[in-house]
Amino acid sequence: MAYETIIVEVEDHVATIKLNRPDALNALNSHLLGELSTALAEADSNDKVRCIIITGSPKAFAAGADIKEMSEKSYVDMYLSDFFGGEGKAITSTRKPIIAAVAGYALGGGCELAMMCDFIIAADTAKFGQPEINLGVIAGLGGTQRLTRYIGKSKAMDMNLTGRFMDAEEAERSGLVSRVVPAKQLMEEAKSAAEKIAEKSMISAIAAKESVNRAYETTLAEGLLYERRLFHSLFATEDQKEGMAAFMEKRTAQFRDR
Ligand code: CO8
Repeated sequence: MAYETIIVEVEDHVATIKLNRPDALNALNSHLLGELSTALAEADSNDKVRCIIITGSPKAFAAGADIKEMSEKSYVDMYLSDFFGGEGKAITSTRKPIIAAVAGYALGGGCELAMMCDFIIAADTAKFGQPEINLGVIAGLGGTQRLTRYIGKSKAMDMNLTGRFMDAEEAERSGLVSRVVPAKQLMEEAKSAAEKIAEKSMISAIAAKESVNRAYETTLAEGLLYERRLFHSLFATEDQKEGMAAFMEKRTAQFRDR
């Protein structure tokens, strides 16, 4: 499918979705988020795709929701359209693993989009922030909720109240990103991580994603039970037999998603 605000490439079982509004530092408008939702649904249902990367440009992953699109909207416009509510659900309901490869600005909705992915690999140029307070509003796609769970109350308050940016090194130290690499190596690192994930059984990759996400939705006891039941259920798969046999036979497992 031809898109106007994103570029999608599928190679080696990895779908790379590049946000592509260079003149607006990839600001997220309804059109872009609609296309991103469609592309994610397509990747999710494409048997060739086993992992997804969302990335931007060297200057900006995304500098936030599009302020020009939002500025004249009324409360009624925002509420009745549930502004970006549907798009947020579309992103987080993607079942296949998604890596955010972030260089440059990841601000406001851009930081929130990165946090909706399963993990973030950052270039050393990355800058994260929730500067919505400077616009007379607050974060609306997880910047007060997911960010608080990821980096804790004190830093989340600091980011949301002062609107300051966090560099890649602080983001890694705070647990917001999983790894930081030199900017030139960002896509190589993200693709290598995605290809590693693509080698696994898709059943266990999706189960692992579901189970980690459960940690944010439930109590520890319920989460542990959910994890244990999923673990038990994987013994109904051929991939479990193959994975364990391959270990004992000292060879690489050939998973078939069965
Ligand atoms: N929206 C629209 N256009 C933008 C945005 C944006 N968020 N960010 C940058 N642009 C545009 C600029 O207007 C400019 O366009 P033009 O040349 O036509 O004027 C172009 O991108 C380049 O930007 P700058 O000239 O400003 O570039 P600089 O390098 O000088 O500065 C910054 C880069 C620091 C990133 C600066 O552009 C900036 O501060 N941007 C805004 C950051 C921001 O406030 N983000 C939060 C937006 S609000 C939000 O994300 C809410 C999310 C929740 C919504 C969901 C609701 C449920």
